[in-house]
Amino acid sequence: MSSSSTLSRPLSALAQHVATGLRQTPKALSSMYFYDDAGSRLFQQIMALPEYYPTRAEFAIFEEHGAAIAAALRPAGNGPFALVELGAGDGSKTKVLLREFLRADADFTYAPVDISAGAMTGLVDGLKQEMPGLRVAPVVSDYATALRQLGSRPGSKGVLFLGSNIGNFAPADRLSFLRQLAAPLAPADRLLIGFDLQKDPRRIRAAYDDSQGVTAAFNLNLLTRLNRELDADFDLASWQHFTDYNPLSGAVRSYLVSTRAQQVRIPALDETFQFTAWEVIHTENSYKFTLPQIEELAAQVGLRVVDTFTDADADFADVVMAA
Ligand code: AVI
Repeated sequence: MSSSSTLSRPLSALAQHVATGLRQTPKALSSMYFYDDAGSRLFQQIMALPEYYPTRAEFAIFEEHGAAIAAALRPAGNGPFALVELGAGDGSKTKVLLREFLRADADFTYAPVDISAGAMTGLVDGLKQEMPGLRVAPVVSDYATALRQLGSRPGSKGVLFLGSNIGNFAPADRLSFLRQLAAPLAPADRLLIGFDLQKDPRRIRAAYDDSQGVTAAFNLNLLTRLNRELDADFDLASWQHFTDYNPLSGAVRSYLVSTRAQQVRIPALDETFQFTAWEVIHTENSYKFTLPQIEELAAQVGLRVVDTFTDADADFADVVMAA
């Protein structure tokens, strides 16, 4: 093994992340890297799976309470504002809100932010066709860059962070992310966060281990990405998707499991990694919340809950917060 400083080219963010993640015990990679174009497409398929209830539940909330959510989200004062959406994806739920704002003749610009250029192109093209009057200012970036830009964005804003993306942060990262999100909010601004709620543990587990194997393909695609972008030689036939829900912590944890002792060469790092049989790489957290936990979380980052919207089965909550 040679250290990264002996490599001639500077390491990409992905390469640096993989070097750190696979050198540690237990090995871990961030779910942030799931979303290359293939991963984003697989996630679209996940959202349509019978077992994956969060998307349908949040959609039902928007369909039922769209006008009330738009009213709660519109920055106080009813002047012009930017509607910034972190992790916009295909924007299908947001379109319900956009239509409500257009119907209410609101003076706003929709600023979707997503890490996937492919997902963003699809979203913007679709919006141009479906809502020709809509002003759209798309941003392709990760959350860190988006948060910095949010801080320097002038004027009133409504910020959307939907789809239980908040659940993908480990607790300490969740707090620091929310603090950064809360910091640039003026008292008139509003923040809407989608939280997946705690429920029958079996339903939650099934949502992350679907019968068609789409979630498995989504997780394994991370290795395909490392093979393509870092020239790694992961043998996909020797890895399995495994997931597990702990109702005490509220965490779904997903792993890639090495089904045999093996070594993986990553030329971009000039390094070979050893895996014992059944060793895992932790790849994702998907936390589930209770309504009291959400109140407490808001208070911890200096926000207050203004309104809470849930679906009829209380599977999911969309919570409007303000500074
Ligand atoms: C994007 N995020 C909220 C999804 C979730 O539910 O944690 C990603 C996902 N991973 C597996 N299935 C869906």
